[in-house]
Amino acid sequence: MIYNIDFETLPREAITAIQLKRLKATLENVYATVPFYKDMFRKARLTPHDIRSLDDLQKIPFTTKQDLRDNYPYGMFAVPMANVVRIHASSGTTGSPTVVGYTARDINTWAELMARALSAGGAHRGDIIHNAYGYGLFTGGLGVHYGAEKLGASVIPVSGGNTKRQIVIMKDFGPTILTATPSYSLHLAEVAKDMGISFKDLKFKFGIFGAEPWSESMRDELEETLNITAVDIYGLSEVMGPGVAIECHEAKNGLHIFEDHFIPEIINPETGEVLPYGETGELVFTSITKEAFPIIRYRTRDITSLHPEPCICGRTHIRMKRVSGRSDDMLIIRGVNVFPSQIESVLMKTDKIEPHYQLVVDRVDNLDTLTVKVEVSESLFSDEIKLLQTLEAKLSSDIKEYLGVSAKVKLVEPKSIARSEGKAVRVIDNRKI
Ligand code: DLL
Repeated sequence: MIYNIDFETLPREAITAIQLKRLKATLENVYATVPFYKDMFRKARLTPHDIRSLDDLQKIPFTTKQDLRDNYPYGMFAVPMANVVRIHASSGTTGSPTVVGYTARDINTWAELMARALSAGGAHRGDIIHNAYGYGLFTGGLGVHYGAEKLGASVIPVSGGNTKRQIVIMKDFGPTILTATPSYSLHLAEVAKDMGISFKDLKFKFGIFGAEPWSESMRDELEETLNITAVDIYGLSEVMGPGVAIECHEAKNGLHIFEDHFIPEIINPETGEVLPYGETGELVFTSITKEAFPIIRYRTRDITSLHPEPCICGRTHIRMKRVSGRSDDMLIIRGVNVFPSQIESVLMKTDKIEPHYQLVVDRVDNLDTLTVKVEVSESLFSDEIKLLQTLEAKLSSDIKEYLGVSAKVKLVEPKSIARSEGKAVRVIDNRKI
């Protein structure tokens, strides 16, 4: 079901016209209210009036995570605190977190976009949504929550953690939609199995998974294990939170970006040059309706491509490909670039192993080494050591063949890799210590 048929199916010319009008208003606003942006325009010898077409957007410099850190905590806000009704922050593994704010209208917009997203992902009024995204400063929990209520679904605000209790709730309350990170969803399935509960006996129909990179093979695994249709949802705190883009369950082929609220671009991360549709690079966003925390040409570090072709679901908004990783998560192992999600794809082609893995990078005698730790099934682990060694050698040669990188594969005991309740930790890079 298309939640907002008027805006989600607009012809291209109408989308462009709305974008330009809203962009101009946003630029004038940030120029007048946020010293950082005024400065940025001045340094580029521009004023908002110089931006007359969408192509002119390219004249404006980028905003980076470092800029947000430099203005920590409230320096990028475009309204007085008296108008800010909510604050979120992204955890950030290094440095200070990024703080974002919302006015009452921003919260409404976000709820509308999340209602659209849930709807695209298969949810309806009357569905029961088991929302296992974390509630708190992280935008996942509350973002989904408000959207679910707006849609008219019943939301169970269970948050992350307390996994056994979650399984009991799933059994007793009969939720039909699961919203969680893909890695936590697999953990839920594992704990359910230990408790003697099969997802096949639960009522779930759709799973709406995001907040971390995952692969097509992981989709197959999730659909099979949880007995659902799995769709990918994308977003980031700096731009809004979840609900910036989502796959429709009809096509499951790329995520529609809500273009009446955000303008996406793809750039070459090295040169900053804007790339044409279809080419892979770094995703950049400009928000065009936000009040408290507007963001102009923000470099997300997420790697993807944009595709304008029409979609079978009827939505006309452009699609972005599944994010393969963040440019800062990309590992360079002896000169070869590799993303954790690419390793995941290779591992998941073999059925005897479990979808729990971790990459350990080290430097030995000035040479980078990559060890892929991956769990095997209970039955295999108790098998002969010889079999395990053969499988390790096979996986290692598959990784070399598909990705061109040498990796040592180490099969480990079931459940020996730490489970996360939110975003999974896939890489341990000892070179940085
Ligand atoms: O993760 C918002 C969110 C919550 C999205 C729930 C989807 C579901 P942050 O904590 O600010 O916000 O992290 C944003 O997470 O730049 C990507 O690197 C990554 N990310 C988010 N969704 C996806 C996805 C939330 N579907 C950062 N695929 C982003 C791959 C994703 N990476």
